[in-house]
Amino acid sequence: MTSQDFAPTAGTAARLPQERRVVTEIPGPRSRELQQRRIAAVPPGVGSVLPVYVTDADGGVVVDADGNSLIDFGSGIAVTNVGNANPRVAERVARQAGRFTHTCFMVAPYESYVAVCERLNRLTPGDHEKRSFLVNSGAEAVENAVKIARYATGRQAVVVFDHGYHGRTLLTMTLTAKNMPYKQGFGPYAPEVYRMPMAYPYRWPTGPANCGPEAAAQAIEQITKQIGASNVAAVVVEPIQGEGGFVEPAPGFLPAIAEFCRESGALFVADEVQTGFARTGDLFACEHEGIVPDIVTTAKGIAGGLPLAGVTGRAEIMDRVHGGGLGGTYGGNPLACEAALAVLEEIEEGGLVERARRIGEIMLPRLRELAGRYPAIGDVRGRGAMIAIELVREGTKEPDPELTAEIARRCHARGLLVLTAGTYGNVLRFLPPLVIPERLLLEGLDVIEAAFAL
Ligand code: PLZ
Repeated sequence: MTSQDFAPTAGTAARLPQERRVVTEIPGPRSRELQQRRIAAVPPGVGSVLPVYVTDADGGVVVDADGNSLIDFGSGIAVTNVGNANPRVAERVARQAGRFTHTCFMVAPYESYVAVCERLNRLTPGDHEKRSFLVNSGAEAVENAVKIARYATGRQAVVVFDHGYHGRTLLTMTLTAKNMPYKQGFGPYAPEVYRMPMAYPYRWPTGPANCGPEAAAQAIEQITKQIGASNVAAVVVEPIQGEGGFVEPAPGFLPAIAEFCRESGALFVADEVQTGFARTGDLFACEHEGIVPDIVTTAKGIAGGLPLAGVTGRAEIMDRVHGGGLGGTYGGNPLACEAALAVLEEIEEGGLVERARRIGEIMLPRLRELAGRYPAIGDVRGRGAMIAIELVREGTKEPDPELTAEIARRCHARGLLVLTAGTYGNVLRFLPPLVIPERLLLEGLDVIEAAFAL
């Protein structure tokens, strides 16, 4: 290891060689065989970005059934922030699995659940008194946040934004903006959901400088005129939009929306499912503009890949719901709670917030330089280790989803796992594990550059 490398747990070396190694076509013969079995067993509604079948993963690499070692710029969609199979996570989960795997917290509780909630209460933005409870997925967390907001306010309307993504359950699919593939044919949708304009700097008609205040003013006017401020239970927003294409709201937008919520008695719900746990170079993305949400939803990065999600909110809001009104069989499963405790230690001891910032400092200038040479790159954006480029037809802002898919394919073929995103399918997004060795991060950027040069 060089001094630029990062060990997932202080003092441990990576278990797998941290290298890009392409030994077959991607996907290779073994993966293609498995894909045939899958097609006969799994409905096509469940997709896979890249059907290489994974046999091992560690640090910044994913190894497939054909022996290819891919650089991971996806982290399982912002989940394995501390690295895949992080040794501390693996060890704590294994130890717990040898003791008890489940009691159901609603039947007979255990300490690790409480410890995770204590940490969420301490670490999420704001130093007010908080309560947390645990569920299984991001969608379940958002859905519960809305239930609690409606209960606490006695109001029904929920405000969301263009390009937003909040999940695939009936309510959260309704909150999600994009029709294909998330909503098409799955209606009718849940009632009392209202969508407002988003401060999307690159696409704001009067330019990025005006975007924050103008978008906030438009959203607030529409809320006031169309719904009535006093009917709004919650405004649900991602502090950087994930599936929507890493849209970083223009400065001033989130503070203005939060202020509107304070004045009107609506609850500000920050969906930090994709942005949380050091991903953006802050522990939570809301910290960037000093936003203190009433409720925060977390998932993904919280437990290194074990299914866990959290709902954290002001004590006076959370404590309103009657006894037994919240829960679920697996919520806060003991294996997932142990994983979360390990993840939080890794973030702190490994300096992963700073590490995410450093990743952004390396990626952004390289990609901006690339954008200078390739006019198809219309925008370079993001914070920390949540970085994206938006691809357009030359000389216009017209989205180019075909080129985006082609660049992603070229990266995949060369052993770099990248993801796409965006309402128009024209965003390449990069979410490396925060523990990726710097050398591998640079090599990944070389692969992206080569994909454009072809
Ligand atoms: N809120 C902000 O990013 C999940 C979705 C992948 P779940 N994003 C990845 C897919 O195509 O299903 C997400 C998110 C934000 C909520 C969710 C939902 O989290 O754990 O997937 O339910």
